[in-house]
Amino acid sequence: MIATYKVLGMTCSHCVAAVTSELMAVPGVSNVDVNLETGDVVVTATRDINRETVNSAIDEAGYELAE
Ligand SMILES: [Cu+2]
Repeated sequence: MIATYKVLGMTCSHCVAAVTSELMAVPGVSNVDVNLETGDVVVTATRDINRETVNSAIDEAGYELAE
């Protein structure tokens, strides 16, 4: 699956790295592409990843999923 999420609070490449590494740690996630300017995070995975899982990974990194 491939899904795009909007993440709030990312301001620099360090934020991007933190979000990327938390999401990459989710089993099944094969790629994470973050657009710092828009806050769009594209998650590619070999299985279905639900929003709750993405939300807790983002939260773990210290950021927030937009509505
Ligand atoms: Cu930052």
